[in-house]
Parts: sequence; C-alpha cells; structure tokens
Amino acid sequence: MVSKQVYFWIMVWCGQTLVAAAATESHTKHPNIVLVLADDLGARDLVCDGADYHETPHIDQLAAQGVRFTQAYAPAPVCTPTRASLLTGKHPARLHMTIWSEGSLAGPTNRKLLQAHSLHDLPLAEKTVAEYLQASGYLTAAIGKWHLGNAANFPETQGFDIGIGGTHWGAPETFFFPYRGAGRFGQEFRYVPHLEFGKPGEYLTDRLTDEALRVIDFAAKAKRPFFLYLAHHAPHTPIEAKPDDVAYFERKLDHQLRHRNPIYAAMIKSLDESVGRVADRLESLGIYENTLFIFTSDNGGYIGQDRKQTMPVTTNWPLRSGKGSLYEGGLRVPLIVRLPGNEHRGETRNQPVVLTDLFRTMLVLSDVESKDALPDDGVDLTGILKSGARPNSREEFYFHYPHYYHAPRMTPAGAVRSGNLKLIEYFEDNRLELFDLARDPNEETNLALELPGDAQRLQSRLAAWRDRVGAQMPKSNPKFKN
Ligand SMILES: [Ca+2]
Repeated sequence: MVSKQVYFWIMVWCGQTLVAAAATESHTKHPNIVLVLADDLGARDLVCDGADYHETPHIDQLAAQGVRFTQAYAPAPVCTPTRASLLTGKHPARLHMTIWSEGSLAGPTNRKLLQAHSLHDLPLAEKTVAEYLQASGYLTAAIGKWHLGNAANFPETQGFDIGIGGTHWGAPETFFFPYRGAGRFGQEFRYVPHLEFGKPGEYLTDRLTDEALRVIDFAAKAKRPFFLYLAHHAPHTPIEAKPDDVAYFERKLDHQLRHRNPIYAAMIKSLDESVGRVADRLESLGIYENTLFIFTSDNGGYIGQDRKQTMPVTTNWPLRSGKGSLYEGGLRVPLIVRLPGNEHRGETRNQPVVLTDLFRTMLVLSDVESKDALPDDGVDLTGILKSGARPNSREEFYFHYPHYYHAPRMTPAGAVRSGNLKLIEYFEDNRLELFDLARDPNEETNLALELPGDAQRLQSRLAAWRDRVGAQMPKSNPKFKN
C-alpha cells in the first residue's frame, strides 16, 4: 500500500511534469517574436538592399536566413504614425495619428494651410498586437523608442509587461550615457528612463541591446514565449556613434560611393551588431528555431543635415527624396522576416506590402486567436511569405500626410499606389503627380497630363478612401498672405 507521503510526492511529480509539458507545448505552439524596428533607416541603407559604404553583415545574414521584401512601405513617412499603425493594424489616417507626437501639438501658422488635427497619444481603447499576445501568455517587452504618448499612454498601458527606455520624445538628446540633456531639440530637458546604471562612454544602441538580452534570458528561463519589440533610436538624429567606428568609416570614405556619412555608417554598424547579438543569444539558448524575427524601419532615410554636419545624413537613391516625403524614398523601408522553422531561406519578395500588414501577420504566425473583429487596413502576409508567386490580396496602398516637413520641403499631401501607378495629390493647390513605378522607379516623369483618366480615377479613389477611414484634412489658413 502506498503511504500518504509517497502518494503526495507522486502527485507533485506528476503535476510538475504536466506543467513542464504544457509550458513546452505552448512554447512550440506560440513562437517567440522579435521585432527590431530601426528609426529612419532608409530603404537603401543595408548592404542586402544595395548600400555601398555601410556594413551590415548580421542583418544581411538574417536576410539570408529569411525573406527580404524589396517593396515594403511604411504606412507614413514619419515616426509616430508608422509605429501606431504597425502595433494596431490600423491605418494612421484612421487612427488620426499622421504626424510625429511633438509635431501634433502645433503646426506652422505662416503657411497656406493649417495642418490637420493629429493625436499626440495612442488612445488606450486601441488594442495593440502586444495586448493580444499578452492575453495568450506571451511575455511582452518594449525596449527603446516609444513615441506614442505621455506616461499615461506608455507601453505598460498597451499590453507590454516590460517597458524600458521609452518616452513621448522621438529622439534622445544624446546616444551616450547618461543619455540626457537639453539644447539639441529645443530647450526641453530630455532623458531615457531605466538606463541609469551605466558608465561614461556607454552607447545607447549597445545598452538597449543589453536590456533586450535580459528580457530574452528571463523569458527563456521561465519557458515562456515572448514578444520583444526592440525599437532602436538609431540611426535617427542626433548623428552620433562610437569614436572607433567613426574613425574606421572615415578611413574607408570614398567619394565615388553613394553613401558618404561616416558617423551614420558607424551608427548602422552598431545597429547591425545589435541584431547579431540578439540572434546569437537566441541561438545559444536553443530557441532561435522557434522565433519569428522581423527587422524593419519606421520611415525612409533622412536626407536633411544633422546639426553641425555639412553632409546629408543619407541618400535613398535611386528612390526619390526621403523621410517626410510621399515619394518612394520617404515611404519605402527595409523589411526582413525570418520565419519560425527557418523556412524560405534567402528568398526575396517583390510584392508591395505595408508595415500595417505585420499586425495580422504576427498574430497568425504566433497562432494567437481572438474573438475580436481585427482591423482590416493590413492583410496577413503569411501566404506571400510562404509562396513567392502570390499577389498581395490588397491592390491599393494609401498614404496621408496632411502636414508640412522641412527637409525635403514638403507640403500637405496624400498618395495612392494602384498596381504600378502612383498618384500624389498636394492639398495646397490640388496639384497632381502621376508616376509609373515600373518604368520610372525614381519618380522623375509626371504623367498626370499625359494620362488624365488615370490621374482622375486615382484621385477619386483617394478621396473615397479618405472618407471611408475618416481622414483628417488640413484647413485653409485665414491669416496666410502670399
Ligand atoms: Ca523615424
């Protein structure tokens, strides 16, 4: 006869075995998700996308192990709207978040139009991908740039268990410890919270990676699937990098090359090393195989100059223009997706996609079920990821930027891409530009007069779409004088 004590320990052992089995099963069923979001990294800034001066061996290796998209769009040409859209699956125009948070507070008052209303904070009622994943048992962490509102709207209110380093600001005062000060972005004192125990010389991209590795270690030890949203500040301004890396790229500088900014190149080197360190840690913990790893950027490369610099930050050539513009250089971004199980290694996809699509794609690939009706501004990319021949189920891509921008000089506008035709409509004077992206990928030849039927059709489609999503429009400025 089994004594009560032995019976007790048998029951404890059985219980532990069942719990461990359940944990393993849920871990396999729900792959980990690592989403590395660079800030202002242009569509031609990675070597795998054609960069000639930068060095990105680790990100290139990710592309060699996954699927690289050659026509990925950010849903907006600036930070906040893309981030909000990526996390919620809704178009920035539907969210009424169309400019970066600080820019929503006050627009220029001396221009022909007063900028459209745009929210500073992502409303709490919006349900992020982190909320769905958290409800399914994922450990969720947002490390780095947030830029979706004040403290009452920080990552912890949007489904993240862990929030490190995020604020409502779009950029740190400096990339070097203690990451604080005033003057670069006006007189406001800026800081990066939760990174206090650092040392002089410590670099922000490295430190955010350290924090990301802590999250991975913690989740792996707890045997929990995790969602790591690692939103680096790099390579956004201020253009600052580690001195040794800058010296290396200064030595390598060649004026025959397209990219020629050694500090920016050094910032990208650190970003690349971050991806390598995260991948190595996943590998050494034996969980890389069961991880969905996504690398992308929130808008096109910035072609203005940082303070004190005499050269542009980057170029998106052959794509026209850059951050803040509705030309391809402002909207197109790198996108690499390494699937769990490491399928479809080294493949490319030429179908246009938009980062809003990542919301549904992450939920489908993580096998997270929801009774909610999910927003349909984005589509599930699983089919395209697994079959290169499949077209995107959505044929038209809409953009709405009812604001001004400084470099390049940009006036409020909207755009639609339908097939290979792309129309840009400028709201100040109703001017239209129509491009055939297949023949003219750098948008040099305006076909609006040559193809008036297409221009009119796309303009009507754009207006109808704005009505459907409730897009906010700029208003005429009664005080404007020519
Ligand atoms: Ca950005």
